[in-house]
Amino acid sequence: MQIENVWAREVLDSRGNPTVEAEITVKGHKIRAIAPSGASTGTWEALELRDGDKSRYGGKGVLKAVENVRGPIARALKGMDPADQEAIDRAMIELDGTENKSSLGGNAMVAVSLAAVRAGAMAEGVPVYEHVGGDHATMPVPMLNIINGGKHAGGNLKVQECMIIPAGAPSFSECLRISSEVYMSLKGILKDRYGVGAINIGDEGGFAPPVDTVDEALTTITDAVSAAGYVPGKDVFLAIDAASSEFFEDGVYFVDGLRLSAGELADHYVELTEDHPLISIEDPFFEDDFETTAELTRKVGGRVQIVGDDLFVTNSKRLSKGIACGAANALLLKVNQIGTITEAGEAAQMSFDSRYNVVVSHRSGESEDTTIADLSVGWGSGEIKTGAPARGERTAKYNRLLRIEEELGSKAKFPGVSKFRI
Ligand code: 2PG
Ligand code: MG
Repeated sequence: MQIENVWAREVLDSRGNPTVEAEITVKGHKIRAIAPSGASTGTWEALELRDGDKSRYGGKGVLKAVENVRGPIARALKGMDPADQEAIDRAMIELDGTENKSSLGGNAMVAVSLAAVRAGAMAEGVPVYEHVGGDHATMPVPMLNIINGGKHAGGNLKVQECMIIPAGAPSFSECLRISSEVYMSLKGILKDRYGVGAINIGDEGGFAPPVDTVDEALTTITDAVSAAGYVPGKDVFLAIDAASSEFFEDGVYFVDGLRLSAGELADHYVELTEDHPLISIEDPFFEDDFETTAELTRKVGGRVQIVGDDLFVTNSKRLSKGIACGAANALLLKVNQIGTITEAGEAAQMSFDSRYNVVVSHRSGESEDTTIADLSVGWGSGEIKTGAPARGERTAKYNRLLRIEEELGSKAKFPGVSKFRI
């Protein structure tokens, strides 16, 4: 089997910004994938190539990246075996030749890498999760972002994501049902307490109410969990993504109406874990602060998952630095942060080898593409974060997981609470 053609076009993401769709032709079938795009991006991520031509999309066009797929990438990949993901990714990495994918563009490369894994699966006649993982298939526990703050919403809440983890449920599909019920319960509570404007939503489908602190957000979510008939801390747990680089300025964290040093912020997090069933904290400190992240991990890592997103940017070099000093105990895995599935897979493997958890993740700018759902199952990450149980670009992934669970039937493994340190 051979790659017959590689093509690309500019399409829109869930925020309405242009992004790259890649299309790989195998046996006359056109297989597509779309590059996602972040808002709170890490400094060390693969470069997202944008045209900068203000006359189109305010400079955000991706025609250069599209041309890189149609030209050099297509020439390099035509004739290759679509099932050999590593060879395809390595060919692009070599062609690009830069540390941060700035020559071809991380957005061009990730769209092709994702399309290739889909084409490879099609060529082998198996689902994508089986193509990447053989028979390791494990359904992930979802982390659902139901209150949006930070760069993903327009309110005062500085912490970017307040999530529920319905890990007490016996299966993925039950997690999703519970999450939808809690989401609706939260909607009612927000409307009652803050008025109808509070149910407007942010980039990832969660509500963007006028709450000022993460404590207030988590309390409201806990009330919603109870009102929906579930037990906080038994059926449903909480998680946050602080995305703290976004509220860090000249050595100070401006969050929850406070002005905190790194040490004081660490104490603030510890308090939150004592007051709420909070079992996972992502990017608690500025993206280059491995030391305080390690300190917090030493303090609460025995009972709380500490996730590195902007800290690691799915990059094995940064991850190995974190592992060496004990910073965090989980990797947030975003294929577009590093640019290819092969490199993201290496970071996942390094995490597993060091007993770090792996959370496969969407971006705040998403699309109808569902490839990450298959990657989370195939790689057996055990966790996925892909927004609220609402909005098409988010439910596309959750609905794909429902189909996979049905397909796996009794073979569907599900880790539930065992994935967490509780
Ligand atoms: C994050 C992500 C996804 P963004 O910080 O974890 O939720 O946001 O894609 O904006 O970086
Ligand atoms: Mg994050």
